[in-house]
Amino acid sequence: MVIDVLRATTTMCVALDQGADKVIPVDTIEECLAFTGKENYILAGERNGRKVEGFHFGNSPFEFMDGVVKGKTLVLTTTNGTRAIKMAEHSYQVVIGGFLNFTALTRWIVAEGRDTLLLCSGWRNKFNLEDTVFAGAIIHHIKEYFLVDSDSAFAAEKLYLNSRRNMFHFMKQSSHYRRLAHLGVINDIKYCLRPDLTTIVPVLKNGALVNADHDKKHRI
Ligand code: 3SL
Repeated sequence: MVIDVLRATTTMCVALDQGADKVIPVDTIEECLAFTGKENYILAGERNGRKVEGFHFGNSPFEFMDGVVKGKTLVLTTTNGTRAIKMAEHSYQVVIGGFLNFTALTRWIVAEGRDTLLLCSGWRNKFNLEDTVFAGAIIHHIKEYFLVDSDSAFAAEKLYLNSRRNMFHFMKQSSHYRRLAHLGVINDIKYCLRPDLTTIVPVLKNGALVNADHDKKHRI
């Protein structure tokens, strides 16, 4: 599972929940631009939190609401999240999410019943608080179904348990809070911490994220 709670994997869930056909994660701005002019394709992405010049949208979950992505393919590049997905793309299966699809995600992981790696995107190859806390939340809720035996999993769960009563307050101590606050998008952070707004479970199929249910229907 790839985690970029603030904001990439949250935004991807929103886009699919709002009816996007699929979300294609790409590594670079150039790869994204290669889709320019394709009918029903939307280019989106950020670097250091700011919308990439010339793209339709940035990486705020709010930009993908109000029907703008319905029936469209979203091509997205972000500083860390899409990079992490590309790193993981040769795994048996890649699933993504955030607090907004938390319960659906945990149910899906338990139902799959496979060894699961929680890949935190972090910030520019470094540890970050928000993805680790989210990984801790996942671990806390599914650990009875798995053998969890690593110090990082233990530490992530402790961070989650220490922060869960007031997650937003805790996140104020993170470097990404300061970055996003500087850009004036604190409401994005609040939104990204809201639990269970959707039951969508995005999985990677042939290089694009689609809802797992949708994928199952197409296999039957
Ligand atoms: O790095 C990423 O993938 C982004 O989610 C970062 S930001 O929240 O859009 O700045």
